[in-house]
Amino acid sequence: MSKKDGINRNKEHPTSPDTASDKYDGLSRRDFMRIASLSAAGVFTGSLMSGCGELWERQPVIDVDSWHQGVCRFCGTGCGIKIGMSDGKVVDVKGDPAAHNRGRLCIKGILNREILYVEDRALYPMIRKNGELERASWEEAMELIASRFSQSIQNSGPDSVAFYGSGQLFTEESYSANKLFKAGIGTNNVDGNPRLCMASAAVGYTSVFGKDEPMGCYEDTDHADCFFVTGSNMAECHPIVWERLQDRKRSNPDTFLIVVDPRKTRTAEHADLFLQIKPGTDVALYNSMIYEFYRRGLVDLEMIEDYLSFQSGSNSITEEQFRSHLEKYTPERAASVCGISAEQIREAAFRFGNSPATMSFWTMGLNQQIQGTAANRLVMAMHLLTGQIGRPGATPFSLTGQPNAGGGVRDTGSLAHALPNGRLVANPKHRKEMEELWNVPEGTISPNPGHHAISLFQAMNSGDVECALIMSTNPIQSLPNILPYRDAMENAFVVVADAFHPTETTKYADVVLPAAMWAEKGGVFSQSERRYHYVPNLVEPKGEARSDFDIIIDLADRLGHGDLFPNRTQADIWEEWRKISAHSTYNFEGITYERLKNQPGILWPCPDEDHPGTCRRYVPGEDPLVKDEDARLDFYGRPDGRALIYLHEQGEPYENQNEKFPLLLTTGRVLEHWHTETITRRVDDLKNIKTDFLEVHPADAARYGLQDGDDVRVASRRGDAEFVTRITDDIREGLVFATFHSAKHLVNKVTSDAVDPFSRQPDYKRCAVSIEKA
Ligand SMILES: Nc1nc2c(c(=O)[nH]1)N[C@H]1C(S)=C(S)[C@@H](COP(=O)(O)OP(=O)(O)OC[C@H]3O[C@@H](n4cnc5c(=O)[nH]c(N)nc54)[C@H](O)[C@@H]3O)O[C@H]1N2
Ligand SMILES: Nc1nc2c(c(=O)[nH]1)N[C@H]1C(S)=C(S)[C@@H](COP(=O)(O)OP(=O)(O)OC[C@H]3O[C@@H](n4cnc5c(=O)[nH]c(N)nc54)[C@H](O)[C@@H]3O)O[C@H]1N2
Ligand code: SF4
Ligand SMILES: [Mo]
Repeated sequence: MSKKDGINRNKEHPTSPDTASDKYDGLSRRDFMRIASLSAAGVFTGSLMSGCGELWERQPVIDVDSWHQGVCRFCGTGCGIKIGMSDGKVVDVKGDPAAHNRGRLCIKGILNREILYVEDRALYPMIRKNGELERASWEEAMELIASRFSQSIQNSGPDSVAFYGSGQLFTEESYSANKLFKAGIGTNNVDGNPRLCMASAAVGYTSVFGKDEPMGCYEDTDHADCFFVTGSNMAECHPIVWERLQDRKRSNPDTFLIVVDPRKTRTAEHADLFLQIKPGTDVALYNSMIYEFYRRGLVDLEMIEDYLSFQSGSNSITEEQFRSHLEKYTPERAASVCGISAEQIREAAFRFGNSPATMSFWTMGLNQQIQGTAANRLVMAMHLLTGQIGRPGATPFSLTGQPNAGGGVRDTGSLAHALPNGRLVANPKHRKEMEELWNVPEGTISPNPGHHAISLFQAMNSGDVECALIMSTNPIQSLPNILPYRDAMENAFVVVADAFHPTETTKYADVVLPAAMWAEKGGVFSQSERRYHYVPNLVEPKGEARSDFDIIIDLADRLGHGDLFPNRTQADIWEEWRKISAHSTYNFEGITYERLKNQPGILWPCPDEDHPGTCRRYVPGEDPLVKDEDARLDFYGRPDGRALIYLHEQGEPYENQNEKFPLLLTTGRVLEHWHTETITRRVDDLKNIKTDFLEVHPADAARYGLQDGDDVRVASRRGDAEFVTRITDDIREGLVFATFHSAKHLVNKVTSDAVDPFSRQPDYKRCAVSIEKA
């Protein structure tokens, strides 16, 4: 492949391949380069420990035949990309200047090209025979699956089978699987990895506003004067939204950044105010900030009077009752719970409430707690009570993790308790509506919510669920407390459709189906800001791989439910789905394939084909579904148009630290790797980026006789795993941190599967452990 000579060096952030750190040696020798550190006062330092994210650009490839509009395969930022093709191969990927990311990409975005050409793709179906996975034909594999599923359904009823999906499937795929299982087979056993990821945010939005999904958009970042970033390491996990936040800071130096995180992450390094709280104490912190809003007169009385109601559990309460509960959360008291100073809480509250426009961002640090729903509701409450909502730059914005957890799973209702567009399985009216829209007899949809992720794997273990289809997710690495779920894989008949083999999950499968991946198939993704956008099918699938959509339709036919899909293409499914959406406040009837193929995405609501899409929901003049044009806001998702403020008390940890397990473990991610690394570990340029470390505070290292680089065993009540010690004071004393990326160092043998009582999302962010030299 020929390359142009001149590299488009960013003058303000001069760099060259040889200034890149050792960590990126492989990369800098190749044909792309880091063009800028994302912040650090705008100066590129060449050090990855400078606290910056990075932007990347490839040296232009000159033999590109055609350019195609697409979307990055990785995170919920959902960057628009341009895909360069030559001779039927993807030869270049660059940021789309017309998309919200303004042409910028992080390292994973650039590598969308190489991920198509890495080793270890699953190439043909495999069936387990005498304990070993052996090559089989599609016909043999699909017949076996159909007969095992049919047998179970016949003998043990529809609830003996299940689908476990992913926020990385296309919308058409999740929608079809959901329809097959709920309207065809007649079971609500449909769940997926968004349960591990976005469930607390979804319950938060739904219970507060009546409808799921954030009301704001990325553009709000350009208007905010104060950012409240909590439980989110944006610089590594949503680097291009982070870059937009940094743009705002650069153009408006008074912009104030508050970061709440038990670790001093690359995000936290840039904070103007950093609250390094004890894990799991968010509820106390936010209650205390709300206490301060009242004390300092920062509450918005008009909002309270006209747009808010107060709630405790399922009971209405008065504002006075809510206020008196706050008395327990004076900054002094909250400070001792959270492990920070009262002065920090006061300042955070003042900055948040007093700024012209405050925007919050949060992700797994909130969602993955046993009080995840409570923490979500309280961040929303902070915006509602101070009126920091519904204006440019003033919005509570939950960042979505995966590229299609929002549109694909939350909005299609591909979860065990849900039906499309915010409907609920348990609601007879909602079932009837969906039965009519799906054109199936009344009573088809089961009134019983299915198994959520954790309970599904428990049911596979106990034998209640006999057959499962797992698609585009690797649960035997990503579920918490995985050891018992390995047994679940042995006990049930499990089909795994994955683009790669082996993975921790395919290893235990009865049937492995080779899946086509990104750009080997096309479809619709939706990212954090309700933007639907389209990924084109540009290359042939590897080997005998088929798209997940084709697999679902084939299974539907073989189970006798082919008539649910009278037209067989994804385009037909999209048509069906956008028309169904018109019967709801998630209306995107105006978003056609045609439009998506010609522009980098559209934000719903979008009721007709002339509508440009909606930046701010619930806002008169912006949201086409708002009825009262004279109102300040219209929370039309709620029957009385009033959003709910929930009372929540700070709870106790679900498991105690004691002499045997004196420390806390928290888990998360690094910039360069994606989840279980099935893709990123196979990319040459990322192979050497380490994810085998356990971060330990120097005081704890001294206490347990650990040196930097020592092998260390971390153990909980459930299991243990070995890592390499990395000593750092970026972490709170008493807390250790590992990523869940590495399949060699499975941290989820140690984590706990305790779940939030409302969202059923597990708490990956806090469990009691011991450490010792291994
Ligand atoms: N590079 C990269 N990017 C990704 C992904 C990836 O695998 N790699 N995955 C994508 C997906 S699916 C997701 S869900 C997102 C996740 O994105 P993030 O949520 O930003 O990532 P995490 O590292 O899981 O956790 C975020 C932060 O929460 C903090 N935290 C832990 N406990 C608490 C607490 O009790 N309170 C508060 N306030 N904070 C706490 C952690 O220290 C951590 O810094 O990233 C997406 N983007
Ligand atoms: N300890 C700990 N554990 C966690 C978390 C944490 O913070 N800490 N975070 C949780 C969160 S937020 C998430 S989202 C989950 C993610 O957990 P997983 O979803 O299990 O992680 P991935 O590695 O993204 O798995 C996707 C799988 O799909 C395959 N694949 C890729 N493309 C395709 C395709 O088009 N079709 C098919 N069929 N397969 C494909 C990949 O090879 C891979 O095996 O992890 C959760 N687990
Ligand atoms: S920020 Fe997310 S969507 Fe954008 S290039 Fe990076 S991984 Fe892809
Ligand atoms: Mo996630």
